[in-house]
Amino acid sequence: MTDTLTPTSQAGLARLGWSPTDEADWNGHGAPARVIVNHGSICEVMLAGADGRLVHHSATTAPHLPATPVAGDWVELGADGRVHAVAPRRAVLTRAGAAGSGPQVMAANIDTVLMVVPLDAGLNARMVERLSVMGWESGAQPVLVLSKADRTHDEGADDTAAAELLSPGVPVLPVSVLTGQGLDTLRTWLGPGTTTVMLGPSGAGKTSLLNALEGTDEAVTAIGRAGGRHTTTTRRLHLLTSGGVLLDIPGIRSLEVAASRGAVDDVFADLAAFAQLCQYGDCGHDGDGGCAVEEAVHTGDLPHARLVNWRKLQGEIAYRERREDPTAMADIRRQWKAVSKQARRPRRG
Ligand SMILES: Nc1nc2c(ncn2[C@@H]2O[C@H](COP(=O)(O)OP(=O)(O)OP(=O)(O)O)[C@@H](O)[C@H]2O)c(=O)[nH]1
Ligand SMILES: [Mg+2]
Ligand SMILES: [Zn+2]
Repeated sequence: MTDTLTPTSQAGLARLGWSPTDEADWNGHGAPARVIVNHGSICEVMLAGADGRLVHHSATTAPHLPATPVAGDWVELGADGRVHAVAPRRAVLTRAGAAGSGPQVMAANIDTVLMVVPLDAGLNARMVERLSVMGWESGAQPVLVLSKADRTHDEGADDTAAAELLSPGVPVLPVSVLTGQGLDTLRTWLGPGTTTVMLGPSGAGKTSLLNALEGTDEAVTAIGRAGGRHTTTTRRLHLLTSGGVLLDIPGIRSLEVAASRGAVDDVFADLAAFAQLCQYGDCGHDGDGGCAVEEAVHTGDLPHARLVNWRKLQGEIAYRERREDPTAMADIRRQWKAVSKQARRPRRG
């Protein structure tokens, strides 16, 4: 941390979500700026001026940056006004990238991930599980927000109880922007020096939550297309009156889950507890002898859907590991070629 930062600019930095961890990690020479939104060639950043006022700046990025700046990044501007360094990131929200490109960072330096799951069409267990895996994977605190609770008969009470079983150890909060339910509790998560990102499918009500929290007016309705709804297309950081900052990002598709086995075990803690009792340490819970997980499904102690969904996630992780490991992929291609050659070989007789 440089001593050129005055106490007032420290207060300004706090408005941008500057936390003690960021301060400890910062070894830039100038003042840190925070990326509000990255438009591709132009990065909108905010700086805390010496008088404590926040200054908007549109910056291009210097060539050969090791990482593309994303919303939430702390960056350093050069004398030319360009972004010339990106600070190392603490917790990051990622999703599966295109083949061969590894995970893609959607938000950097976050403290809390709000997984926003709507209740208007009933609680979607698979969605809760998959978003929770992404939440745990980020390294930030995951919180499950059940939106549109006004569309249930009991303010989302039953769904809250069900969600607590689907995502053990994660706080669950039913909310509604129509009735205001849960918004005050939500604000307590969004205090000064915190950065929060909202993660959920398109239409879950993320931007509506931002508007309800702030009394702001980010477009969520009426542009005449796509059923009259305005869908968020950029990842943008918003400064909240509660003191924290909130990142609104476009809806995520379930296939974009990027996760490790550790994060899956966090979400499937009930299954993982039974797995401890399997006869073999590397039990696949798939017809193996002495499997305590399958036994628990038979006795009804573990819902069958949990095992099914766990298997699906494991399968996806294994697929991604192969895809991202070039030698494994080369082996698969070689095998594949051999198989297809055989198939093409003309039959005798
Ligand atoms: N009944 C009810 N409807 C809501 C609530 N919150 C949001 N909606 C409606 O849900 C629709 C989608 O809301 P958005 O806030 O745009 O959803 P989003 O998650 O930001 O969607 P993307 O930007 O596409 O990711 C809008 O028509 C909102 O009016 C709620 O608490 N109750
Ligand atoms: Mg939105
Ligand atoms: Zn087993």
